[in-house]
Amino acid sequence: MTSILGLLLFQAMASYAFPSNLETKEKNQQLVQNYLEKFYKLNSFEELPKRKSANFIGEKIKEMQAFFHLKVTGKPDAKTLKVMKQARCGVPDVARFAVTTGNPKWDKTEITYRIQKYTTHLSKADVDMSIKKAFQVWSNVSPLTFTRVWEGEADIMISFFSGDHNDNSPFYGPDGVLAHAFPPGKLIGGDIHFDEDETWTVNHLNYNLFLVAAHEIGHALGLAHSQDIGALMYPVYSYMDINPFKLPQDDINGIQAIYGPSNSPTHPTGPETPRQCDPMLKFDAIFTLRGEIIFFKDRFLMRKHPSNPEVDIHFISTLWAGLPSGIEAAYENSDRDEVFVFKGNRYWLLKGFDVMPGYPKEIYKTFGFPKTVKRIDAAFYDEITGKTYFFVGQKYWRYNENKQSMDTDFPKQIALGFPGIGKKVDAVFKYQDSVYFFQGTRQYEFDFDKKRVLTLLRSNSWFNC
Ligand code: E1S
Ligand code: ZN
Ligand code: ZN
Repeated sequence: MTSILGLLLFQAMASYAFPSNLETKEKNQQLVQNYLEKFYKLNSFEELPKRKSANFIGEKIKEMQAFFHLKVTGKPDAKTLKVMKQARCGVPDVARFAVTTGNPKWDKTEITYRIQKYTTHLSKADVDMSIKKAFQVWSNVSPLTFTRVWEGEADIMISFFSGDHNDNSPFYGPDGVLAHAFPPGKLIGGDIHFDEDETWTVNHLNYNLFLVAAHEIGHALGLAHSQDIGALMYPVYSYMDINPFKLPQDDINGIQAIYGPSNSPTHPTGPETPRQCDPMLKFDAIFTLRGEIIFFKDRFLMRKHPSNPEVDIHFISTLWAGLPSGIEAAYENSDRDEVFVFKGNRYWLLKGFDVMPGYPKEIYKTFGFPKTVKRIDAAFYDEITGKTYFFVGQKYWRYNENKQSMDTDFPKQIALGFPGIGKKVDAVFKYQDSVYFFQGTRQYEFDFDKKRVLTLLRSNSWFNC
């Protein structure tokens, strides 16, 4: 154990009256050390600069406590040790917020802001509204309140500047740096500067002022960048739904780790980024793509190559611009190198990472579904027979890809064609000689020739957990 870390950890433990026996204390110290190293990058190179903070271990413990919804004490108390002792999947909690080094925070909950200098790209009303909504994102989930003032020195002074603006952090024209914010503190502390050379918008076009403002306000409140790709505090700009905007859970965990929970009686929660080793993981749609397996879930996809133990996570919209979130079914026709993805009564055709023009189209004409079919739960293609199976509720349909028509005598009961599967399925794909059916957190490996279930697995069995 690095001596400095050992010492810091010992201090963190010693300041807490648990446990009394020295041997247990040493064991627990090792447990906390190992746990934080493994899951919270305690010793990692990139975190080195932060270690000069005397209570670095305490901060790491706080992160872990916030993540597990424990009381955030920064001390290895009994409940914290209990969670650390639980068997864990060997993958770090990638859903990870971070607080600014040195833990600067506002030592009051009533915070003021002032819009000092406007942009020429938007009306004042659009700027006012975007900024107001961005503050609401954080006041909704914390004890903080934000009051606008029109004169004098506010805690958070907001301006649009171009190029050098005398704070040693010049902007460099369009793209790159969009904005910056100073951590909580006096004078320039808490202030937010937007790059006047960006085109600011109130829609999906680059760059949405509300989203960038909400991110910068996070910094102005003491949050640093998160490693959670789905978080607002992720370092890279992406567009996400703003009508309504739902603050991701990782950001809620972050702000509450600093300021505590909101005073509102309803405990607001937010969307969570799927974690590959979450035993409760469920999927919307799964398909193969040129030898890889793609798992769709909300606005995310997880990508697994059978020969590579790593699982990549991306936004669906990053790989296929124009595809919506919440895809319900998908299949690959490997003979034609085509992928069909379905949501509601519409579908898109993909070729590799291109969405073909002219889509989405309705499922009725192409596939011959009756209008009573409003959505498809799951689909797979069998390259041996050239047939695609569609699952809708308790029934399934069979489509002849060569004749481009639905086979007669369908739909049939899933329970008859696929004994052991019976119920509605979330997702399905064919891989080698088996068909894998997903229902909630369960997965059934089904032998397509023998028409029987071979094994019952967890839904995330493909992810080496
Ligand atoms: C992007 N980053 C930006 O301008 C550093 N490139 C200052 C900073 O050096 O605030 O990070 C740079 C700012 C930004 C990043 C992410 C704005 C979003 C995350 C998730 S939007 C839905 C969203 C985001 C917005 C400076
Ligand atoms: Zn600046
Ligand atoms: Zn940032």
